[in-house]
Amino acid sequence: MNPIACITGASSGIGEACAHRFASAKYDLIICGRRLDRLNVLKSTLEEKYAVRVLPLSFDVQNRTAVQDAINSIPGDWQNIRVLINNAGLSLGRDNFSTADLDDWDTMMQTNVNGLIYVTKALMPIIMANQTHIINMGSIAGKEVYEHGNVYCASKYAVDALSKSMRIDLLKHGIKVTAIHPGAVETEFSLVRYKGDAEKAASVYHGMQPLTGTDIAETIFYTTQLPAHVCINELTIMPTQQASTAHFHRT
Ligand code: NDP
Ligand code: 8X3
Repeated sequence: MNPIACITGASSGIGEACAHRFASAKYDLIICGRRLDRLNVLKSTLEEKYAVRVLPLSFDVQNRTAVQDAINSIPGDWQNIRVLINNAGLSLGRDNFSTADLDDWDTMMQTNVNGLIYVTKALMPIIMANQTHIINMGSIAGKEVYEHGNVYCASKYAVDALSKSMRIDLLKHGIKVTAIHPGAVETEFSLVRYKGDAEKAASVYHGMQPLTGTDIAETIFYTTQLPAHVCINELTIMPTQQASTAHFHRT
């Protein structure tokens, strides 16, 4: 039986790239997201390309009941989850604290923090049974704050804290927890952040070579292939042309 990787936010960007990377190594996949149409297309692609089993699960990580129902629906022969990639997340807006939209802030906290907690808690019996390696998607925004980063940064600082805390609490169960903290990765992230403004989204990566979802997927995959006694607790990764949230060398 193939090991299984469960990936949230698999309908796009980093999560989709992770799905390809793990499928290429003969993992079966549970791919999660809200856009079922995209998940179904990805399922067909992965099954055809890599000859692995793929189970799409469509739910909103913000909805605690929906998360629990989705996890409860995982069939008996899909319980061998060896890797959980808590990747679903987003940023909405990049606004001054005084003017930013409270609904945007609620959505970010609800998705990036509560969503991660809900999914992990719902999977806890499976995680305990399999010693599932938990990968949490943080950000360099969870390592240093930047102007107008306010609540997005707070949500990723929370992911950093949760990752460290999970590592301590799950230590005696032999469960690895790894937090990945990327800098600029060109995905749909900026399009979502700037609410469909493609020009503004493209300007984030202007004059530089950003990371790709595949770069992050390769890194995540590497952290899951180490010997049982080795755990990478956290890893920060940026484009060569980026040194911090504020320092870019654009050409
Ligand atoms: P994308 O926008 O390309 O992908 C985000 C994914 O999250 C989508 O699959 C989306 O699926 C899913 N998602 C968002 N909200 C929800 C929700 N409420 N319920 C379920 N799924 C949800 O962006 P990235 O791939 O770049 O982002 C992935 C993660 O990486 C995020 O946590 C982000 O914060 C983090 N990150 C990104 C960086 C970057 O520069 N791109 C840098 C550092 C961290 P759907 O819409 O179908 O639900
Ligand atoms: C995404 C990276 O610097 O835009 O998490 O916040 S940043």
